Amino acid sequence: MKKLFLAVLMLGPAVGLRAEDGHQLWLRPHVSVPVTVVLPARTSALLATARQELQQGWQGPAGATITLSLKKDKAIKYDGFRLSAQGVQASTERGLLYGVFELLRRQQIGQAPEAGLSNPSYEHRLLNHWDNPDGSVERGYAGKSIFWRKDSALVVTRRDQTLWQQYARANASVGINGSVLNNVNASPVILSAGYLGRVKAIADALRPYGVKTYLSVKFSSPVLLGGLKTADPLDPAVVKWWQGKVKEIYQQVPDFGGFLVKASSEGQPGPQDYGRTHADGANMLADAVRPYGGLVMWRAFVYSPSDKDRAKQAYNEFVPLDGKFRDNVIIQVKNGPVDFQPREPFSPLFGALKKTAVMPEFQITQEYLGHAIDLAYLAPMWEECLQSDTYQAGPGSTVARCTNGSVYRQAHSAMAGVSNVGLDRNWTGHDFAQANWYAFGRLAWNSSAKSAQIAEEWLKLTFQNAADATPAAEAEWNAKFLTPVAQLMLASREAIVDYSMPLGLHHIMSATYHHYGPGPWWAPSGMRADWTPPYYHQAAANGVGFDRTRTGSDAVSQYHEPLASQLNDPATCPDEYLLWFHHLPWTFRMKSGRTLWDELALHYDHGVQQVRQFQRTWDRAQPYVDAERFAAVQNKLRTQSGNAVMWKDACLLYFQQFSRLPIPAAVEPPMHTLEALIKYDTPAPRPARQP
Ligand code: BDP
Repeated sequence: MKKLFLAVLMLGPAVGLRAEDGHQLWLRPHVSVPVTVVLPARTSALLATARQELQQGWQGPAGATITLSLKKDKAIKYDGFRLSAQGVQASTERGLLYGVFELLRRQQIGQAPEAGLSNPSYEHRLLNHWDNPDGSVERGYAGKSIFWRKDSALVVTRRDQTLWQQYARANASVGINGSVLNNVNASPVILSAGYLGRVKAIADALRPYGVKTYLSVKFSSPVLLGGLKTADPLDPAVVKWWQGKVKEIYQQVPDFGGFLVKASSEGQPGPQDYGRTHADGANMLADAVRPYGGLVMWRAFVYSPSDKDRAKQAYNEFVPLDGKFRDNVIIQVKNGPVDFQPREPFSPLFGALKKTAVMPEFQITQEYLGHAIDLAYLAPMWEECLQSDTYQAGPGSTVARCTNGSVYRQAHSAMAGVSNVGLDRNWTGHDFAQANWYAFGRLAWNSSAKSAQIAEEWLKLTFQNAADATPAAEAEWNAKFLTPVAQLMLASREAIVDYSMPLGLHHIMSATYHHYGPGPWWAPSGMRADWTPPYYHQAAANGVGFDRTRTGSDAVSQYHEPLASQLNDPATCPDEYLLWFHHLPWTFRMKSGRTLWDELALHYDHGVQQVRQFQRTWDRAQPYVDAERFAAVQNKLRTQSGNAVMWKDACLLYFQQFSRLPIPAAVEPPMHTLEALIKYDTPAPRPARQP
C-alpha cells in the first residue's frame, strides 16, 4: 500500500516547494487515484461528503472498491467506526465520515491502514469561539471572526459559506463535532430573530460535515432582549420566555446542540443575582432544551474578589451542588483552578463531582502563551492535565477517565477547546498554531493519544511534499526536518513556562488587557487584588510563592489523598508546582541542591536558550519548507526570542529587588533595565464588552 502511495505521489505534478499560505491546513490536496465508493441505500448530505472525500483523496490501490456501511454494533461507541480491507463500518453517518478521514490520513502519512475499531473518548468534541456579533474575537490573534461581521449580520455571502464549509471540513477531519459560535461573554442580540437567521445559515454549512451548532447565551437575555423585569430562573414568565426562544431556535436549526453559559462570573449576570444556585439556573435551561435533545454546558469558571484564594472558589461553589444538576447539563471546567496559565495543576473539581457530568475546557488560543507570536505546541499541556491522577476513585482516576465516563456514570461526555481560528489566511495566525487545532481534535477523539505522535502526524500532513516521498528523500526528510522540528514542538510549551512562569509561578503576565509579556509589578492603585500579579507571586523579602498549604489558604485540601499531602510538603511537591502551593525563602534548598533563587534564574535562562535553539533548528529546516511559511515562522521566532529575553530580564530584575541576591554567573546578564521594561508595559485600553 505504502509503495503504491509513494509511486502515485511521484507521478503527480511536482508540488516541490511552491509557496504555501497555510490555508489548506493539514488537508493539502494530493493527486488522487480512482476508487469506487459503495454507500448505504439512503442518501444524505453527510454521506455525500464522505464519498466526495474518498474520491478526491484516495491514494490506495487504483480501482479499489470501498464500502461504507451503516450497521448497529454494540462495540461501536458514539461516532466510532471499524476499518477493514472492505471499507468503513459505523453506526452513525458521522462515524463513516470519521472512518474515511482516518483512512485517508493513514494513506497520506504512509501508515498501513489498520483494521480495527476506533471509538471516541468523548461523545461531544467542541470548539468554543469567543466571537462577538460585531466581528471581533475576544482573545483572538488570527484576525476577525469567521462567523460574524459588523453591520452585515444578515447578509450571507458565497465567500462566507465557502469559508464555513472549509472550517467544518477541517473539524470533521479530526473528529470535532460541535461549534459554539459566539463568545461566552455573550451578547443578548445573538438570540434575536436576525442573528438566528445567520445561525441557521452557519448550521446549514456545518451540517454536511457532522458539526453541530451551539450558542453561548447571556443569562439576563429575558430582560435585555425579552423586556421582562427579571431573569430569575424560577420565575414562570422567565421559564416561558426561554421555552419560546428555544422553540424558535429549533425551528431554524432542528439539530441545534444546545447552550454554553458563563453565569455569575467576571461580572456576568447569573442565577445568584436572584438568590438562586448554579443548579437552578442550569436546570431551567436544561428543561427548555430537553424536549429537543439539547445540552447545557454550564461553566465553572467563577470567581469574585471576596474570597482569599481565587483558586478555591469554583470547587467551593460547585461541590455542594453535586447531584443537583439535570442529566443534560455538563459542568465545563477549565483545566486549571485559576485561568489557562502556562502551567497549572489540574482543577480539583475533576473527579470531585461524582454525580454530575464534567467536561474539560482547554484554551487553544494562546492568551497566556504568547498569542500568535510565540510558538507553543499545546498538546503536551493538555496531555499532562488529562493524564493527571485525581485519586478520587482510587489510583488511576485520571482527569480523562473522570470526565469521559470511565469512572462515573454520566449521560453525556464532552471536551471543549477555545478556538484560535480567525479570518487570517492561515486561519490561526501562526502556522504552528494550526497544530493546536489539530491536536485538540485528536485528543478529544482519543484522550490517551500521545503529543509526540500527534506532532509527527501533523508535521507530515502539513509540510511533507510529493518530492519527499522517494525512500531516500523520505529518510532525509525524516532526519533533517521531521525529527528536529517535532522535538522543537514538544519542547516549546515548557520553554514558555521557563521564560515566563517557572516553578509554579502563575498570572504574572502583564495584566493590562492584552496579557502579553511580563508584568510582575502590575498593581495600579484601586485595582482588584485578584487581577494583579503580586496577589499571585507574593514576592517579599522573606520569599516568593502563594501559600496554599494547610496552614495557608488550604487549597491543597481540595485535592484527594495522597495528592493533598504530597502537594502540602515542599519536600514532595513537584518542582513544577512548588510556588503554586508554597511561599518559600529565596534561599530554600531545592531538590537539585541549588537555592530557589538560583534555580529560578536558571529556569528563566533555560527558556531563553531554548528559543535560540528553536531558531537554529528552524533555520536548518529551510531547505524542506516553502519560502512563505519558512519566512513567516522565522520572523515570529525572532520576535519570540526578544520577548523571551524581556520576560527573563523583567522577572529576574523585579524579584531581585526582594531577594537581594546576585544573578548566577551561568545566566545571561540582563540587557534591559527594570525601569525601561515597566515603562514599555503601558496599559492598552480594554475593549468595551458587548452589552
Ligand atoms: C479569561 C479571559 C477572558 C475570558 C475569561 C473566560 O481573559 O477574556 O472571558 O477567561 O474564560 O482568561 O470567561
